[in-house]
Parts: sequence; C-alpha cells; structure tokens
Amino acid sequence: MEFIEWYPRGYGVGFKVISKIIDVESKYQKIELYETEGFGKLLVIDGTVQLVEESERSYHEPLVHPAMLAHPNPKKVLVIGGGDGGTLREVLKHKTVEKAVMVEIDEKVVEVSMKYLKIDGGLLERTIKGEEPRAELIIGDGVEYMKKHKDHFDVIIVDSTDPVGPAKLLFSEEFYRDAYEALGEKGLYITQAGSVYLFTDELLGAYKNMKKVFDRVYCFSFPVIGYASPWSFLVGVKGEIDFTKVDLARAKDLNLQYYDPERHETLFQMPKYVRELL
Ligand code: AG3
Repeated sequence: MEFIEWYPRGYGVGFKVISKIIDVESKYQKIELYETEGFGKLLVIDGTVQLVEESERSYHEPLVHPAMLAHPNPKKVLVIGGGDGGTLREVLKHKTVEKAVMVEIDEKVVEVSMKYLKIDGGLLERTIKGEEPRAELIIGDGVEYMKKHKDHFDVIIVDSTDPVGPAKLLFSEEFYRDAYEALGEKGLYITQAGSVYLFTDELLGAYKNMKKVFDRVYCFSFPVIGYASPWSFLVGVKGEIDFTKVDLARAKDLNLQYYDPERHETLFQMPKYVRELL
C-alpha cells in the first residue's frame, strides 16, 4: 500500500505505508494518519502531507530556529496552527522564552496528535493540564486572535496548511497588517510558503503581500522530507533586526539535526528564476 500526495502537473510525493491508523473528518478538514515503512507515522490533512514522524525536524527546525536566533531576545512567541505540537516543542527549547501561545483552529488535530502521534513528548497534554508554565494552548481562530493582540509578540510563527481551505486568510495582506501590529517595537513574522518549484506563484503572491506591510521581507528555502522540496519560508521583519545574522551561542543548546546556524547564509539559496522574480 502507498500514500501519494499529488502536486500540480502530476508531481507526486509518496510513502510506502503498512497501515492506516486514523481517517476522520473534523469540522474543518479530513485528517488521516498512516504507519509508513521507513519514516514512522505520517500525518495527512486534506490529502496533503503534514509530517512524517521520523523526519519532521527537517520542517520544524527551519521554521522555528532561524527566526528565534535572529531575534536578540525572543520572550513572547505566538504560534498559529501547529496542532501536532512540533513547532511549540522547538520554540520552548529557547531559554529566553517566557510565554508561548499556540492558537490552533482544529481541536481534532490536537486530539489525534496527542493520542497517536506523540512527536511532542507529552507537551500538548501537559499544556492543557496547566503543567507547562511557559505554554498556553488556545483552540480558536488565529486571524481573530491576532486582531485582538496589539504590540505584544517578539516572534510570530505561522505553521499552517497551504493557502487554500481554512488557512487561506493567513496569506492575505490584511492578515499581515494584523501580524505587524501584533508584534512589539521589533519582531519577526515567519510562515511556511509552499513548494518553491510547484507553488511559485503562490510564493510570489505571499511575498508581494508581505512587502506591502513589513519593513523588510526575506524568502528562504529548505529541503523538507515529505514535501515537494525545496520548501519555502517567508520572514517579515519589523524594526531593527538583521535576519541575515543569528546568535551562535544560543544555538548551542538546541541540539539541531537539520538547520545549521553556522551556515545560516545557505538558507537564502533560491533557483535563479525565482530570485529574479522576488
Ligand atoms: N504544516 C505545513 C504543511 C504544509 C504542507 N503542504 C503540503 N504537503 N502540500 C505542517 C504541520 C507541521 N507542524
């Protein structure tokens, strides 16, 4: 048996699977969980690969740590989406963090992740029980949450599904304005932005929307196991922060496997035709 995610133009990313563990329809989306032959459990939402257990760090590390290490002192962090808990887990590795709030719209993703996936090492459950003093989990709409919190966060991380379905609004200019205002005097906003080769138009669209709002915008890419790589990430900067430099001293405590802070500059590698369109 196999699971294949089909991208545009018939490009597929697939895994050999041993069994299907879960197949549920939540209020928002279809959630599936498989056991793969070689990568542990595979989480799929609306037919798109969210992560494979044994390589999810190739996504969560570049999503979280470049921004956290470029910010001089990230204390308050907002995660939008990320119901599996992988992003929150990486955020809390940073000792500077006093408070990390995660706003996930779909309770069912959290439920399935806690019960069957467990990449968070019990973090979600402890957070819900109030046993993680630095973490808070809100089941709700990130767009609404952002509108109500001004001038507050040092880093905002959007770990959403692709810009279709429930996550569509998270790539709009209006949402970026709310995000800019939700950041303090200086801050960083980071979002996953799709496959460089197969969603180039969506990536460029999001980049242009962000340019209208943030003081500076960076686009970087990383090869993620399970996605049509290279995968893109967009960073919006508010105020005096240099995203091209990271704090290597703080990086030492993170136990990283994929993102290499000592080669931070390699993140900015882009196919020539994409760089020329940015
Ligand atoms: N969130 C980003 C998933 C995007 C993948 N898109 C795709 N396969 N077409 C992943 C959730 C992990 N915390």
